[in-house]
Amino acid sequence: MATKKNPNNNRNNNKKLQELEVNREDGTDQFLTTNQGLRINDNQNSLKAGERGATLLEDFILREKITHFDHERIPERIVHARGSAAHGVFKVYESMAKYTKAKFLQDPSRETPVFVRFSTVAGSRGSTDLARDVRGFAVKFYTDEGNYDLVGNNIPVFFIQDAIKFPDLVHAVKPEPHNEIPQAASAHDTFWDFISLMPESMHMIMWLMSDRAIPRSFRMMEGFGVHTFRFVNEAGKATFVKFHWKPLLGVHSVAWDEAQKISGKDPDFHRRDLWEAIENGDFPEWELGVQLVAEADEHKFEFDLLDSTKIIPEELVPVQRIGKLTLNRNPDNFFAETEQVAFHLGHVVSGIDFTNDPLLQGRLFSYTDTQLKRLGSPNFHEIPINRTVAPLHNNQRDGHMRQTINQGRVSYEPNTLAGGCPFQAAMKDGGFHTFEERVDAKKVRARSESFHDHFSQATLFYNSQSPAEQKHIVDALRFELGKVETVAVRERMLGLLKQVGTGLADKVAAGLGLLVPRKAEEPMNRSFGADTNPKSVQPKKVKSSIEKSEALSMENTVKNSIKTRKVAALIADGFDGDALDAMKKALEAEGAMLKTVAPKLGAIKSASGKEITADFSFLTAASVLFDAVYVPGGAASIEMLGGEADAYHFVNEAFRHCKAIAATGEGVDFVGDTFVSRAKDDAGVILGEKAGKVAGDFIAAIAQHRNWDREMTRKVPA
Ligand code: HDE
Repeated sequence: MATKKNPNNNRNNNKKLQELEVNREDGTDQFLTTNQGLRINDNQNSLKAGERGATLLEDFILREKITHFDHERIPERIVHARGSAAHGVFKVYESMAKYTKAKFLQDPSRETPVFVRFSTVAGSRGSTDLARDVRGFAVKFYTDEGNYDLVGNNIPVFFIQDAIKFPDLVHAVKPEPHNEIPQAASAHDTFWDFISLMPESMHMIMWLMSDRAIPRSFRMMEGFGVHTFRFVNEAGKATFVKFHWKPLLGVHSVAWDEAQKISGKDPDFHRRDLWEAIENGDFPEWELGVQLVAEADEHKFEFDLLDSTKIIPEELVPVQRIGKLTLNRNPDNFFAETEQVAFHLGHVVSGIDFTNDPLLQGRLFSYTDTQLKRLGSPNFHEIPINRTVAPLHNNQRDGHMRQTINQGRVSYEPNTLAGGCPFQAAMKDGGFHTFEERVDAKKVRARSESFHDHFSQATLFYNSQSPAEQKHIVDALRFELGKVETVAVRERMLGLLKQVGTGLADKVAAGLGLLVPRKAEEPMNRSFGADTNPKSVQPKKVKSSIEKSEALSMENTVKNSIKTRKVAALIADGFDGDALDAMKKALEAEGAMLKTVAPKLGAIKSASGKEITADFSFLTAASVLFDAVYVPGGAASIEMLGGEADAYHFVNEAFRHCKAIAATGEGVDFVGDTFVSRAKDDAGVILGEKAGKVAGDFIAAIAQHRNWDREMTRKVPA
């Protein structure tokens, strides 16, 4: 789709941008050259022994071009291969100096440049955006004290408690190794075989089977640092911290049937959505939230703060919003920036420190290791997108593709020949000083008993969902387990779901045509070494201190805006131009977009003879790519749409996916011939004579995102 160039999307004057500028290349008005700067005279023909003769080895221009091409690809990320990114800025609201000495969290006037990459986890680089999957939410802050990476996800917990299980998890979810099927999907035997033996994953599975795993947009996702980290202040005092990103547009998702269809109609749906929003000047925004827990309160919860399969419910520790992230510029080059950006949990600044979470600890190793493989050199920090804006001086030297030209003869420390430079930084000068956590322990391969509850928060999550959200979880499990061929795996999963309780297993079992096992398989928990008797360490359900958490349901999210929502207007020659204009004006006044969809592209004439150009035809658009549908009147237009199967399908499908639908004038008759006629009392169906009159109700209905209750009561084939 064409996008209007955003006038505000210019390069603001920050250090990171100036740095990237040095490496920007633009061929406008320039000669074509080789990599050595030699001007090329003929880029159409290779050098041959005669016009019909063999190509000569001498052709260094051909060889240079083909060799470079042969080496264009680098290994994709082993997980999170499919991603999209944008530049932006972060500003703290007020100083957090009480908790952290990190300077970028202290000065509200300081704008810190950021680069944010969103991703799916399981699929390859070219896979669909709409997979049922966790989304990565990785933020690189280019602070004046060095780069800080907050490498999080859109789900606040993880599948496993210990990093040593990560390769198993990823092998299980990736396409099966014998036939490389299925791509970007967890609905297959190896994934569920593994999960059915890992009760610790049950909380994460609840989130993954919920609509959180099929977001409407990257711009409408929460983000979470997942692990508990530490803030450390100037006095050396630490406070536990969990990080959150709260999207100002709210948290919204699509329907699973819709997600599958979008995967065919526009597999780049999320990438395109992010790109277009930024090009249009609709800059995505999130607030940074923190949950702070005093060191003294470490053991006051019924779960362990070091266990990444647990959240701290917001009812127990509220999320304080401390700053804002705004994405305001698209990358210039996907490979140079989005593909080459290298995140690492270990990229921290003074004032932010780790905990002993065993998942976090393993990640501290993995990220640099993977960059060495993927980017091919220990100098990956010199790639423009990875460069710090803080001064960088050390005695590391050489290596593949070294760019820095270090001066002088000294590359060691201590030295006198360079006057002792570069020298260590005292703490007062920002030198990083690891938090001095007391350690007095035996070396063991073991898991703390405080990690043994695997079900309480899974139950809390399920109980906190609205009836429609619970139905989606049941349907997702029926879908995923229905694709599993090994019946024993399905049954083991039912045994685990039974322990989540609340009748969930019965509902899933009914869809699978199975019975819930009366007793969960005995040595269910395999997360112990060979010499441990699993019966003595069975997962225990702990009593949650709360029954429900409002923050866990998307039903309670922000629903007061239709900003950036896309509305389709179905028109044909003879449409009611005044109605279309009035609806467009009303929607645009609220920050939404109205796009016309017609039987053909090109000029479409209104009833009064005014021509407009259709944005899409029924072949190039589909209801799944829009948030809502409007059918204006105009007798001739409605008659023509009446002959279009695609027009009926458009409305029926939007209805099936619980979207807001409006019709005016003769458009009401058209809608009356669709399944919408079964639901005239539906809150999301707005019918009336005049566009100006119905616009207000239509806008209110779109702001609700979806009328999910519709699918509880209406059965619509679409
Ligand atoms: Fe990652 N993860 N991860 N991960 N992760 C990678 O690093 C790893 C985990 C996350 O946009 C890899 O550069 C281990 C949790 C994001 O470039 C790799 C473990 C969370 C991204 C890696 C985890 C994440 C990655 C692959 C278990 C949420 C994409 C490519 C101990 C808090 C970053 C790369 C981007 C990427 C390892 C678990 C988030 C292999 C070993 C938990 C958002 O290093």
